[in-house]
Amino acid sequence: MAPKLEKWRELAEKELKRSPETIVWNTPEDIKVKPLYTAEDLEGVSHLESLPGMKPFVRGPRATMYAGRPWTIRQYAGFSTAEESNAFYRKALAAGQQGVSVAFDLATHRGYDSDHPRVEGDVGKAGVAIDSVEDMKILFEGIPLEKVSVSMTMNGAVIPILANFIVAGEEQGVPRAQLSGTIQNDILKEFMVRNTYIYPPEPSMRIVADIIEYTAREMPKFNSISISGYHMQEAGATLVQELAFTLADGREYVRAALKKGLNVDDFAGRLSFFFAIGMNFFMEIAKLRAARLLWARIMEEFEPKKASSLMLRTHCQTSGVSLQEQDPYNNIVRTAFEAMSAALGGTQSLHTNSFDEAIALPTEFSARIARNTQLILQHETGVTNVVDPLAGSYYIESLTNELAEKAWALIEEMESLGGMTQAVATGLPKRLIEEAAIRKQASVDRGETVIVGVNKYRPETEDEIEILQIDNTAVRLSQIARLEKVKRQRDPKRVEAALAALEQVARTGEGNILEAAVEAARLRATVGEISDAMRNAFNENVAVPVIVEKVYGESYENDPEYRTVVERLQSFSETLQEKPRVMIAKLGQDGHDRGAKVIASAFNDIGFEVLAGPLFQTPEEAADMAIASKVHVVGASSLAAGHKTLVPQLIQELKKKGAENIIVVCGGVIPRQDYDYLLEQGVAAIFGPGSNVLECARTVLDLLEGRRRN
Ligand code: SCD
Repeated sequence: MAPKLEKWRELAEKELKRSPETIVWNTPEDIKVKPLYTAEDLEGVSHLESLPGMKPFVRGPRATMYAGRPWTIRQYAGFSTAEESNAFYRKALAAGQQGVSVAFDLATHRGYDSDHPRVEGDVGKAGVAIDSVEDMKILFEGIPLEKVSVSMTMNGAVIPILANFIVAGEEQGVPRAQLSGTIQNDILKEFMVRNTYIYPPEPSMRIVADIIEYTAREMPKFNSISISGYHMQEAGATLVQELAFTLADGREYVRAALKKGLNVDDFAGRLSFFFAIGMNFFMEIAKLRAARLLWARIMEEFEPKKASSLMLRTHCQTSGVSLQEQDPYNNIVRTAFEAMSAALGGTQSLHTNSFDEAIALPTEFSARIARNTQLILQHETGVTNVVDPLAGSYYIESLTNELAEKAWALIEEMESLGGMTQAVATGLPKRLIEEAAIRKQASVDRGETVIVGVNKYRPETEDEIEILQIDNTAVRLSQIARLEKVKRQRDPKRVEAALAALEQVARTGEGNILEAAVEAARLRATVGEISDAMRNAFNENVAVPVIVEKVYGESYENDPEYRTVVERLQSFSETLQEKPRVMIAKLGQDGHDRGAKVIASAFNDIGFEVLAGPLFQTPEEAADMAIASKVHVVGASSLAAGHKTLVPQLIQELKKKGAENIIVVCGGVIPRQDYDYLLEQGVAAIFGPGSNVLECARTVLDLLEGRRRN
């Protein structure tokens, strides 16, 4: 006879000397993870009998999964010029990488050519600079586009980039019908978290739909979209939020395409997804399984005829935020566990992060280890031999079910707001993610969430690691030279006419925007010009930053250390006769604002008066705002490698305007190698990744008190 659960409870209680209920782990998703799962937990769970390759696809979109074909090793990379990125891709493909994935620089993301004055600090930094078809052709030189599938992470300037890619293929002798790959083209999550949008939500949704329409008609092997939760988790979302908002976004894109008059079966099979894989090992596996289950449920509503229209196929990337600056080789271990989790969850394609990515762009050495992590997984661990090997595990199946239920409730909540476009407009999903991010930070700061080498087991000394530095000025100058050449050699009248035609299509809503942009790109209209033609028709999106209040403070309720800082600040404010004002500035085209938002919220709760600067400020604009608002401190947040150009410029601007008394500190992804340079330029303190926010507040207070004494 099977042993009784009651008996186990008795034994457990004896071992623990307390009730087993006391060791239940309440996850950020509000899932209560128990120490033991049994068949009892699976009663009434309906997906258990399903098989891979069949609806609802919980066990995987293909019948044989990796036993038939392993996932694609697709490392996301790009930096500096098209020549350098091309050389990097070719080497990576020769060393075992199976698909290309292009990272563009932020200037390109936001639809600016490299000669635009707003992007001086961004060109070639966190990705490759692409201004025209000429750059795109160089990027793929010697890479056969009829064979190698190419993923392009582009959302804001998605029209000119995809148009350039199509023309580059054409000129390489590969017709667009043969091009395979994926364009990210997921604008809703940009409004929620990643912020590389250009136009307001409505025309942005039209762009998405036009791309789905064009690719469905002209590019049968191309995935028209990569509906992404990755950036939500990076911004602090719980796994339930990531799951729910991503799938709700997907539903919205399907509706937008249907509104264009498309047949669901003509495009649904080419919708793809993208999730983050963090350190919650089992929950991430369950998340991918739940995602497939729920997507099939959502797609049933649209009554497709083909089973492949219900199938969720996804790319995954190991978590960037789980990487730490301290004790960085630990990141190799973290990434390996996350990669294993992605494989057990059944991803179709995977990027593994390099261990130095919390600090800088990957070097050749770190990129090799990241790639090899996947090769070892595929060739040495046996993980590819069996389809969905954890199916039937009480814990995994129970988690799959619980995540699905919780995510479904949140999807329905978004639906009740009128769908995801409406929900995004209310700001609710963004706020929920920000609140989750702040809670997570507070939990790390308080040591409740352990990060080895950061808030526990921190080594006494740390070796500096070699990092990749990009000479941003040299890249900019070479891009400007090529832009000038392109403009000299083209037919200006024809370019002008093509841009006018594009603007007309955008303005009237008649015709396909991508189709018009392909014409313009063929004639060598640049990324900036094509984006401007659309700016004329659509205007730009302007977001107003909102500071979430009380969440950080509440996490610290009754904490004596926290109270000490709050009281110290109160007494300083009394001497100052006002609260010290801190402006959190985001300079350049870097839209990664999780850190900035968390700091703004925490500082506000601690008692500073916090001013959140808008995204995409130039150093001059930030200086003007700081002076006009009479702030005492500017905290510049940088995650996209622009700090060495932009922060010194900010200090110069403040000096030029007689405001050298304003203290400048900076934080984000800043390599230690750059600290001396920044300090010499006048930065008063630097807060790298893994900084404890309460510590940061203390340091800022020290600086303010010091400044007042002198
Ligand atoms: C697969 N195939 C099989 C099979 N498994 N055939 C037989 N037996 C099996 N077991 C077939 C497929 O049907 C397909 O053919 C082909 O093999 C390729 O398989 P796939 O599963 O489609 O794999 P892939 O081509 O790699 O496509 C994977 C996705 C795609 C569908 C997920 O959208 C993709 O590559 N996405 C990558 C996105 C990306 O790289 N994003 C980076 C984001 P057919 O096609 O003929 O059916 C980076 C980012 O944003 C970073 C953060 C930031 O910048 O902020």
